[in-house]
Amino acid sequence: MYVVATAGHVDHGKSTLVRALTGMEPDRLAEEQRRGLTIDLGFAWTTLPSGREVAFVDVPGHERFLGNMLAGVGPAPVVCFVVAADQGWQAQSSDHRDAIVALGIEHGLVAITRADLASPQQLAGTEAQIRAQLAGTPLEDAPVVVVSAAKDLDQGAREPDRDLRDPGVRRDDEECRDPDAPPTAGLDEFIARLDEVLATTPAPDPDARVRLWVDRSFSIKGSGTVVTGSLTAGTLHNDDRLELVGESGRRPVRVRGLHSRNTAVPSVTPHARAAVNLRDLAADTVHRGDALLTPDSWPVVDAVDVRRRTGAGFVDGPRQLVVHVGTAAVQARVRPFGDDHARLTLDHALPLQVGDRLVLRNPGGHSVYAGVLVLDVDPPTLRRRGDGARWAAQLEARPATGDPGAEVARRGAMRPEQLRRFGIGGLEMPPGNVDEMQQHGTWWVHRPALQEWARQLQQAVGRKLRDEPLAPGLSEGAAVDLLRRLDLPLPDAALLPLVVRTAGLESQQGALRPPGRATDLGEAEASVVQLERRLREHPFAAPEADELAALRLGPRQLAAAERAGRLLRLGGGVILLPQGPALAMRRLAALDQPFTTSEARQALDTTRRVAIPLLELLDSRGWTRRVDSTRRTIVR
Ligand SMILES: Nc1nc2c(ncn2[C@@H]2O[C@H](COP(=O)(O)OP(=O)(O)O)[C@@H](O)[C@H]2O)c(=O)[nH]1
Ligand SMILES: [Mg+2]
Repeated sequence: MYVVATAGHVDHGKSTLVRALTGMEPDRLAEEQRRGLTIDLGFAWTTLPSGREVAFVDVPGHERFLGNMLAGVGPAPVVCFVVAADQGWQAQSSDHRDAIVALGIEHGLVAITRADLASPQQLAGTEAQIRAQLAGTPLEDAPVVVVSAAKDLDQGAREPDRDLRDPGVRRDDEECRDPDAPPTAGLDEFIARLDEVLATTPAPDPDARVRLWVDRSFSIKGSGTVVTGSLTAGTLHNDDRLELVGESGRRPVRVRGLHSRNTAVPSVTPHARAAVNLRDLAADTVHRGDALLTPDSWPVVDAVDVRRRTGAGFVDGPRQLVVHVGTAAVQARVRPFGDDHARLTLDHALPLQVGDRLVLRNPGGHSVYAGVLVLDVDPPTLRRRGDGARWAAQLEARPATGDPGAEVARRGAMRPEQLRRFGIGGLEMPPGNVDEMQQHGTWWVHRPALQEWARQLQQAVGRKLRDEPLAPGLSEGAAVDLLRRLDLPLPDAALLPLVVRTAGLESQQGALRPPGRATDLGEAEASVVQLERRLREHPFAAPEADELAALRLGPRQLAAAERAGRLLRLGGGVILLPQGPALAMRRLAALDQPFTTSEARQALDTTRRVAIPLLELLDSRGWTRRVDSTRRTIVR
């Protein structure tokens, strides 16, 4: 299916054309039918003789409803631009053209309508105007078809007094008309041209992530809430879990049923009009401008940096504008970076990607202010003097499709999936950046950033060990905190091992330190030497608490001595030499096996305070084994 939006000045025959093509009534509101005026979007569809299915989104032409018009055209890939032959190019013809250009819609055709109401001169004039007004736009070479689409020409302005005429007198202008011919002309030609345009429209990607901009929300008795929209990419399935993002925040939702062309379907592929029945959701919590998304696959952002493509510049422009994208219309604050670039801070967050086209409108105005392209969906906060100017220069240099290398460099490291979420790049390392990039697991890392993190980490570890020589090193937690606080913060703790390696540090039990560094015991050195000497003479006469206190060996000093491989700490504050357990094994091996704790104590010439934790250590090392509740044997 293809989705085609109408565009053009009010009363130029858009709805009439849709009606003639589809046999359906696009003006669905009672007020619209009473006033003969399209106020809101209308929907109608048909199957072309070629078999192509077309859904029309019929938009209002009146200037007061430009917002509704933009919601209709915003998500449409193809446009049918309508100008009345008898009225020629008018104000909203220009506005709608500007909107189409701003949105970057490249496919479409032009219908010159109400041809039966125009003289040949008027018709030629209108056609010339159209050519002139569309020159330089993507619709410049669009086919132009002349049509008369009113079903009942009697209602037209052409023959208001027909009933008053003498039926016996034939008038000249009726001479060549077959009274039974359908009161329309050019429709077959229009359909043929439309078919050609659709044939050249690029095929949408059914595997893409879904972003369905909601244009209507209503509730159906027994089914609950239904939202509709034009699906331009991705596939919707029954039972899908999606995310609803909009004015009232973000929430997970579940698809209960799908309709396309008023028929229940198990899935909807693009392009299509889709009606989505959502589970457990009140209809008044969903609005036009909300979007149904593939969960966790879109950046939902309230600030974007943009580049102007059409319309007026930013510097002398308003500081408050309405941003139109998809079916959404959101107020935004404008911070210009020169005439061509600006930051838009949105009143509420929207799912946006690099490359999205936005239409900017003056809050009070009825015309398009400018059309912009989203360049950055994760712009940095600019705090310091000069930040703005530097950033402006970066934006100016940025290609419209985004620059994966620059994105990675700015953040130091990124995952390709993150870039894809932004709407930039594929899986490949961007060429030209290869030298500066290094792959680490699923990350791309910018080498200069990595070097800087490593340098900062080395310094922090150095500081830590200078301030606290007995410390095991800088804890990994403290390292991550430090690296996250830098001007270019480490984006993820998962990158710490890479930084540690690059810094030439090693990690031992969560502490970072230079490898093979002998622990400097500082003031504790002399006491440890004294203790070592004593333990070499009486290996199992572990020092008592008061002796350790006299030597000023507290838990920190003892832990440092243990890390340095000088002492061994057992449970219960028992201190031995590191070779104590091996020495004990030699003596225990000389005993009759199995042996009791008391026999072991005597053989080691020590107390129960020492013997029990020592035997437990030997058990845990698998060097001895309990045979019953009182006896052990050595394991050979
Ligand atoms: N005679 C004639 N009248 C037309 C034709 N197309 C539209 N009209 C009339 O023009 C008026 C505006 O048409 P409408 O479709 O509502 O215009 P829209 O505002 O662009 O949707 C209506 O009175 C239509 O009947 C046409 O081809 N011939
Ligand atoms: Mg209309």
